[in-house]
Amino acid sequence: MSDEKRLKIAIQKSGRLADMSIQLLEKCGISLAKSRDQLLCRAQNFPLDIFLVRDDDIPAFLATDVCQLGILGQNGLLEKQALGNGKFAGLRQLLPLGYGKCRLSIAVPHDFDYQSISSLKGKVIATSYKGLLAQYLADHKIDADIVTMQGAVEVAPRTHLADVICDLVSTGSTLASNGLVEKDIILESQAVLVSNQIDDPDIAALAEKVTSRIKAVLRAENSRYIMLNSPIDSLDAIKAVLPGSQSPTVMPLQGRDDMVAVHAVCEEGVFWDTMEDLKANGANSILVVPIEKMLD
Ligand code: PRT
Ligand code: ZN
Repeated sequence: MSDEKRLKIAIQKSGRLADMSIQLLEKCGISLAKSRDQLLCRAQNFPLDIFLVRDDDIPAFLATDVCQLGILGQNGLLEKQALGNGKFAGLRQLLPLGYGKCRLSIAVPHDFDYQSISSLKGKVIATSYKGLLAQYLADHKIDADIVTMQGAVEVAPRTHLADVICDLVSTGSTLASNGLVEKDIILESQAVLVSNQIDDPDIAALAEKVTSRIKAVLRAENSRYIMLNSPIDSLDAIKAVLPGSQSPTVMPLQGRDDMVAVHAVCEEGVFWDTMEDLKANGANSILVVPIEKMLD
């Protein structure tokens, strides 16, 4: 048996973050052993073990050093930190990952007269996020009752369990179909890479390697390689329109002394509007392609 040191990461086994989290590791060149039914999955080509668990358990896996990295929603981490009496205080958010986006919001029935947060005084609020809600109410000096529910929070006003709710919202369709209106946003959330305090330098180096690969993947995903031909006279205008690009490469075009080829990495989305602006500034043969990998 090998005594090689292995980094351990906890990700959601099934649910909204599960597939994207596995895909992210795969994009980092980490290939996972077949079965996703088990708790533990060993990476084949990287000293990494993947724990497939419920998202709610990930902070505890980190706090007890069963795992050193984890991927979960900010909402889940911050809720544990709000409730955890310091137990989760040492966990650090390393990187937002750009998926699992949602917000934790106060929502009220259509006929509820909501003027401001003060309208919640003396009301009953149903939520699965007691810690974050209690903090928010305390910050705004609002005295209200909190009813904790594990699921189906959106039915609480209809069943007279509560006056209003505080729940996660992404598209808003759950609220709409339950006759509720979103009012205050308590937290904007997305999936994040979290770590504990890693003492072992070898494990810390592995965590750093995974983190920098994830950063590179996210950067490449958000970037595009753009190629176009530009009149020499409008080169400055064209460069100004290229979104988030550092110094573009400018090359001569064979047989043309009035035009050059411009190649650039744009670290922002390149939308139709941008392409139309480029064209309006004299560019032609505009080509935008995705970037697979990027390392400085
Ligand atoms: O089994 P396990 O405990 O691991 O999973 P879970 O059922 O607790 O969590 P899961 O998979 O539902 O969500 C995991 C994480 O995804 C959450 O902690 C959030 O960080 C993130 N996320 C993103 C969401 C949503 N969007 C979301 N819309 N989590 C839940 N919802 C629910 C919300 O609670 C409400 O019931 O979806 C409904 C609202 O959705 P819309 O689109 O109708 O607004
Ligand atoms: Zn959960």
